[in-house]
This record gives sequence, C-alpha cells and structure tokens, in this order.
Amino acid sequence: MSEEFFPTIPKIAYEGPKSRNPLAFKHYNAAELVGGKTMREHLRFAGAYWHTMRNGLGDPFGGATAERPWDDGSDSVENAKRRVWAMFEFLQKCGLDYYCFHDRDVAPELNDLAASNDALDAVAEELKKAQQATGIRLLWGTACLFSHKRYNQGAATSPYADVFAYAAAQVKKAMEITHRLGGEGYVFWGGREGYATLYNTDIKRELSHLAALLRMAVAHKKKIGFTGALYIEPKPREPSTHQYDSDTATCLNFLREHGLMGELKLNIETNHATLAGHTMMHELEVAIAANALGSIDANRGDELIGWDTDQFPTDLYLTTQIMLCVLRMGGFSTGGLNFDAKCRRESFEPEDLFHAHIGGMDAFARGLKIAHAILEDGRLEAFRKERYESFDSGIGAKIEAGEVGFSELEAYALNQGEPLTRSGRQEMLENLINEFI
Ligand code: XLS
Ligand code: NI
Ligand code: NI
Repeated sequence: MSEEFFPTIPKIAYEGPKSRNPLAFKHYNAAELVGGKTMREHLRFAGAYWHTMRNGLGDPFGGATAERPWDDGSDSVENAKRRVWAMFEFLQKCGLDYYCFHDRDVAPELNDLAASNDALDAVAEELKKAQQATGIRLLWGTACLFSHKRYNQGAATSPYADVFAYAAAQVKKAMEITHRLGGEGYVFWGGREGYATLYNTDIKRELSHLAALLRMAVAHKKKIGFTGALYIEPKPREPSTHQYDSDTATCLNFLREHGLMGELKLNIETNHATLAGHTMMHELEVAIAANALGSIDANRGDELIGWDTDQFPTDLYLTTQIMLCVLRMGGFSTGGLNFDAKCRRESFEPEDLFHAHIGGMDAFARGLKIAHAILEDGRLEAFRKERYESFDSGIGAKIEAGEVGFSELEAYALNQGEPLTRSGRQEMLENLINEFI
C-alpha cells in the first residue's frame, strides 16, 4: 500500500475505558481473553464493502453526501482496484479482521455478463493481493441480485426464465470468486424475491423457483469444493412489499419444505428482525433452537423512522443479548459480526467511518464481557434450568420421552388436582441483567 487514503487517521489502538480519545477503543481489546478465547476470536468483526465503500449516504429525499476522495465515481476497473486498497487500509486501521462484499460492490457491472465477469476476476486478483498483504479475510461474499433493472420483478423469483438464468450465472460466478478468496461463507439475501402485488403473483411457483436456485447453489458448492457455509438472510420487506424470506421461522419452514435444512444456515440482521416485528434475541433464539444460526449482520434500526436505517449498534442491552445467544451457542464457527451499517447522511466525512465502527466494536466488546459475566455468575442460567425441572423426572420426563399419551395424562391429572406454578420473575431477572450492565 503506497498511497495512503486516510492520512489523518492512525491505527486505532485500545486505550481503555478512561481514554478520552475518540479515535481509540475503550473496550475492544483484540488480544484480551474472555473465558479462554480472545475478543477477536469471539467477535470476528467484519466491515461491509457496500456501506463503507459504495454507499453515498443518500436517502429517499436527497442524494449522496459522502466524501470519498479516492473514488473518481467512474465504472472503471482502475477505480475499483484503488477502492480495494482504500477498503483494506480502513479495515486494517480499524482492526476489522474480516470483510464482506457483493459482486457489484467490488467490481463494476459492465455492458454484458462476460465483461462484468472479467472485471470481477480482475478486481478479485487485487482483493487477493490485499488479503495477502494484510491478513484480512473474507467472511462472506454474495451476488447483488436486486439493483439492476433486469431484477425489477425479482431474480430467482422473477416471472421471466431468462432473468432466472442470468441470476443463476451471477450466483455461480460470485460463489467461485468467494471460494477463490477463501471466503468462509456465502449469503443469499433476496432483495426482490417477493412481490409488490398478489394480483400478478403465483407464490407457489415463485417459491419453488427460489428453492431450485438454492439447490443449484448447494450442488455447485460441492462441485467446486467450497467448504464455507451458505446462509439465507431473512428480511420481511423493503424493497419488496413482502419478501419471501420474511423472518427466521419463515426461512426455516422454507428450508424444511424444500429439503434444504442442514444445507443452509441463517445470517440474521438486527434491523430486519425489528422490521419483522421481532426482537433480535427472538430471531437468534429461534435459529439456535433449530441449529441454524450461522452469522450476524450487526446493526440497528431507528424507533422513529420506519425503514431499514442500518445504523451502527451502540445499545448495550442489544449487544449483551446478542452475545448471550452467541456464547450459549458455543460461539461462531464460520460466521461473525458483520457491520451491515452505514453512517448517517449528516456524517459524510471519511473519519466518520472510524467513529462508527469504533462505537460498534466497543459496544460488542462490552456486550461480550457482560454476557460472559452473566453466564459465569450462573443465576440466570440456573433460573432458566430450574423453571423446567418438572420435566426432568416423573411425569414430565415421561412426556418428553414420549412414554405417555392422553389416557395416562388424564388419569394423572384426575389424581393430581390443580397444578401448582411459580412466578416467572421477569422483573427480578431484568434487575439481574442490570447488575451487570
Ligand atoms: C439489505 C441486506 C443486505 C445483505 C446482503 O437490507 O441487509 O445488505 O446483507 O445482500
Ligand atoms: Ni444484511
Ligand atoms: Ni439490511
């Protein structure tokens, strides 16, 4: 890296909670051990290419504001290659060990598929050099199947077979590039896999097409020897009125119905959870219960604005809840915490990218330490376990083992009288969590 893209920003260092330096970590200390693993091993932070390098920060009422001096705004491969080094300088200075991209974030979409593929190959070589120079790795890749006009009515769920074919070709290439770069995962986010109106939509047919594309992806993964994980990313709407991958439970049902359970896991995003009317913890717990939590898109929404605002996570309750789930699961394997988040439109200077990520990383470092302390303390886990103890022996154990049916339970209930219950102690447990925050 000869040219410097963020000349006024040093490598962000850990300075501890007393530091007043805004360009320092107060809590994220990569090498610090938390329960036998370093923070960087637990958290596996990734930067998102699309937000960091490609998002001009426009909103529905106004255009781009972001100042990105290294970017000449052209669709040239040269510009794309220069951007690679800007991204990697950013990742390195911020201490982000991973990155994620869409094919069209890193390389331009040109006049035809062959030309776009060539451009992607050329930029992938540059990415490979940057990975080798920095040790930064690819958490996951994906294909952008929602921006181009051809995908106006979906990609795999488009009513046009030629569009399906184009999408399949694009996914094939993006998977191969992800594999070439040693990616640990590959994401399917169905940006326009849904509908705008049911008057023109055959849901059954569209869902079977979506499943067909995913089956082809599973087959191609095996064919090329890609050992990373495949993930579906749920989101209920936006840009479609209704997206088929609405939430975790819907995705799990879809995978089961089409025989894909076990082949794909989920990449769960906070702002998508809240758009679906769930908490992030709900989405994570539902996925974990099905052994299907793969990775996390770390961000948050805004309580007052109704859309996917993709803000950086700073809420300690949120990061604590997420890390409680991740630790209970036993940690990430192929997944990590990808900051699928962007600065506010008002925060248009390059320096803001650093403040944003530092805040997100510090918030997760605290969430990790707090969640670890809660688990070590053991009272929360003990309460939860004890709450179900009537299923550990006696009639409960027989129910769980499938040894009794209605007749036995009727006889038992007739003999037992009115069942006793105990308080759920929600307030006490909320107070317990606050002891640690
Ligand atoms: C958009 C999604 C997208 C995916 C990757 O809302 O979060 O950024 O993570 O296609
Ligand atoms: Ni996302
Ligand atoms: Ni999103």
